[in-house]
Amino acid sequence: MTGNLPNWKKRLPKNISAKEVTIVSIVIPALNEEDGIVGTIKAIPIKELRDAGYEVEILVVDNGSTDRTGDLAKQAGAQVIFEAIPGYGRAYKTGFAYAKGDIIATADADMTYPLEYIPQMVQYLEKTNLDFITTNRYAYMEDGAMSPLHKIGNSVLNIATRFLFQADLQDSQSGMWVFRKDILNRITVKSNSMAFSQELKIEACFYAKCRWEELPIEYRARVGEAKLKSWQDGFGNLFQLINKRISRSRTNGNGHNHHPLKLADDELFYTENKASIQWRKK
Ligand SMILES: Nc1nc2c(ncn2[C@@H]2O[C@H](COP(=O)(O)OP(=O)(O)OP(=O)(O)O)[C@@H](O)[C@H]2O)c(=O)[nH]1
Ligand SMILES: [Mg+2]
Repeated sequence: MTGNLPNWKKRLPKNISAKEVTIVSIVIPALNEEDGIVGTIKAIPIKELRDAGYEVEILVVDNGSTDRTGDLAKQAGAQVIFEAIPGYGRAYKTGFAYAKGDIIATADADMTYPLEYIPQMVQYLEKTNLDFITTNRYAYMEDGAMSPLHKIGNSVLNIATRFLFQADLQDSQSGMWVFRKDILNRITVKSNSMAFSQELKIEACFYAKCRWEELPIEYRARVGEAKLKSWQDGFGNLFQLINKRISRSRTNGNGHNHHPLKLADDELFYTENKASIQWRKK
């Protein structure tokens, strides 16, 4: 992209390179995304990341897609992890548990998010000493990228998030984040559903008091069918916000005494390892 450079990109020093090899894990949840998965993976500037001194790992977390998502992801160079328990949040928990990287970057598998920004975002995280970057899709949103109904629903969720958690977020529902993996030890994200996105931000920004910033990005029209269920997920997210505010205040609202984000010991998940599918216990 040229011309309309978001300000945070202009603030970056030129020719930065990482001092030691840092692994960047790019985690992408995908459910029946055969139209978007290849374009999404190909948009990752692997060479640019390597030239800057980073190692790159691409993890696609699939929940039993019935189309060719898994095969196409593998052909495009990603490692595919299969998670038996459905849900956007659950897929991310599994992906994060597998991620080798010190830094994790995320995006949907539908070509809506600008994965080409990942190298600059990673460098921005490091150079400005942040823990967590989230993104604001409203900054450069393409026409038709978000339906009027979703705009209204998201505004309600944004207002509720700001009101309940005093978190100065413009976009509580954005699915593109870049963060240090170690923050997962300081936060408690319970949701397995679409509410994972807002819960992660609330935990990182409000409860764990991470050093965070919300960066403006482009947001494009989706390819393939949406998995978000407008009413169910919209109200589900709203109730989760209220519930979280109440239950978190009752237990450990002072931000201490967190349980690391990890799968419970008795929860099994499986991964496809070359030809064989292996069940593993975390
Ligand atoms: N593995 C897995 N991925 C999921 C699941 N539900 C959604 N996803 C993926 O999570 C990402 C977000 O879902 P979307 O349907 O794009 O939701 P959204 O971005 O809020 O809605 P759109 O604006 O319509 O794209 C996509 O890459 C989906 O394929 C799930 O149950 N399992
Ligand atoms: Mg999407």
